[in-house]
Amino acid sequence: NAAFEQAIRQLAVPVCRVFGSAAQPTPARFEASAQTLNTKDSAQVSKFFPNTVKASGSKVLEATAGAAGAPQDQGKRVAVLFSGGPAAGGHNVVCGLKRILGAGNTLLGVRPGPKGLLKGNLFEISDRDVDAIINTGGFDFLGTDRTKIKTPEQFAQVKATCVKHNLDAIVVIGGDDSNTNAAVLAEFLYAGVKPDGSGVQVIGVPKTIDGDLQAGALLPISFGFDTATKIYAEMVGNILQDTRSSLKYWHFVKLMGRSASHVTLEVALQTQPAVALISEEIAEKKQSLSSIVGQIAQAVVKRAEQGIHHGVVIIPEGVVEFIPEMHVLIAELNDVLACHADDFAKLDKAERPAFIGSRLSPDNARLLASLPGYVVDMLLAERDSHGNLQVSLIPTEQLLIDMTARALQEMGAKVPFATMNHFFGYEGRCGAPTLFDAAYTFNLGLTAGSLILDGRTGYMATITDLTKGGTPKAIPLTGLLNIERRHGQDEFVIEKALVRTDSPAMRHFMAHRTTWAEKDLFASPGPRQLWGPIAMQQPISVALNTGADS
Ligand code: FBP
Repeated sequence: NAAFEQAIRQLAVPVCRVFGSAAQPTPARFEASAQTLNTKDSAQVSKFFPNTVKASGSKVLEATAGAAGAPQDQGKRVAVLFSGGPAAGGHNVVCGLKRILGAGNTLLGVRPGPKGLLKGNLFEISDRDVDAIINTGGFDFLGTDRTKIKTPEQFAQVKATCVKHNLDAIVVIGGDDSNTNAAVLAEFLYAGVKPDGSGVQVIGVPKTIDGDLQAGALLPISFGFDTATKIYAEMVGNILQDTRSSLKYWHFVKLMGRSASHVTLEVALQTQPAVALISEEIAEKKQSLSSIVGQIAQAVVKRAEQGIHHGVVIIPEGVVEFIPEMHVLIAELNDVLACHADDFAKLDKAERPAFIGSRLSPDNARLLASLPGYVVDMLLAERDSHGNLQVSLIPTEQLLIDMTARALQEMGAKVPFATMNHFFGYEGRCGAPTLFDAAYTFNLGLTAGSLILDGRTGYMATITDLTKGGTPKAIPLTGLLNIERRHGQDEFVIEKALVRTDSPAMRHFMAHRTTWAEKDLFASPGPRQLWGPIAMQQPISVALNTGADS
């Protein structure tokens, strides 16, 4: 809709005080704070990332106001790329970068994602481009992909791109895996890239609708989460309103969010459905698949006793990986699939379950054989290039419907159980950003650009206290790295932040969910607002967890 896009391009986006005026922001400078950032694997990290660890001293940086027109703010060539799944606000990061780099520097777009960096597919971004994409959703301006840069040939290709385009810096806009890429690149490109022996700076920007890239108060949420959860909450709210209108269906809705349940928890807080599964709680309580199904069946029976034959169950996309017996199965599958990759690839689809089953431990083989074909196929499907199971392809919502119907039968419960299944995922990633995400991302762009002009490398830009004026900071990427098992081997990765079951948001949810299950007390929050008094409202879970006003 051209009218809508024209209107959102005019949307006034607030900037953090340290940048001065919104129309002509001034690059900030950075100084080390007293706060250091480390993980359990810091000793190993220092060994493999000696340059960036030494340069940052693992210290968080804080922004201070800079002087307009400083001479060091000229002549840099900066490349920017999207990496991983799209998230609303990505275009505004590019716009913020372009604004802060100004006419004295060159901003180049990389198409598409890390793959584009390997191929050296770069073009200059103009002021006209920025005017066209400001406040619009999607990553379509540059495109994105999930290539992990790991082989010596790939590193050599990146170096060649840096030399060919005479780059001074690269900005990687991505999630946990993409910022791991950024940390690795920052170390690799630290020095000796250009003919004069200098290096190329690398700065990460925290993106993902999953909300699982967090660093406590330093990074309460990644961009894209607010827009995605408001879109899903609108849709779930509409369905809830329909259930009480038509009085006949149970809707099972799987919500995107690869691993953590932040999206589901936020949508539950906004809409108050009959049942919301939280994967982290399931793992903590060591709940089996059959006990989860039993819990849903009980809710169906309880509501039926009051004459309510409808309801909504929301399910986090990644729940299968958190159910203890499934977790053990998937871990063994990952190793077996990595170990027999060549033989497995040569087999017919129909032969694959038996081939893998015969190489699993007896318990896991039995569990795999007990699952419906449509789930087995997806458990055996190819992992992404970061070694992740593609959970968005597993029809968990259908599995739970089938198992709940069977459980009700086995319980002898004579209750109506007409069902519908949904998956809300891709529709939440590319909508026009909420004002919260639009402001967050524009300021992240200003922060990333300022870090480059201040000569920094190996940091992730972040903004704290966004709804109170905003404080830009920089997190040393190496301070987030842990060792995890991927593709059957140990690798450095940024750990996904999971829902903490003792967090204020989770405690609020737990205190209310029984009432939501037994009575029809849903909420329908309606469409996200870009103008007006609630436009800047942050996610309920983030507000509860940070103790801020929403
Ligand atoms: P990122 O972590 O890269 O932002 O991706 C998020 C996500 O949307 C997940 O929620 C989902 O599991 C996955 O991407 C889907 O991936 P794909 O776009 O490759 O199907």
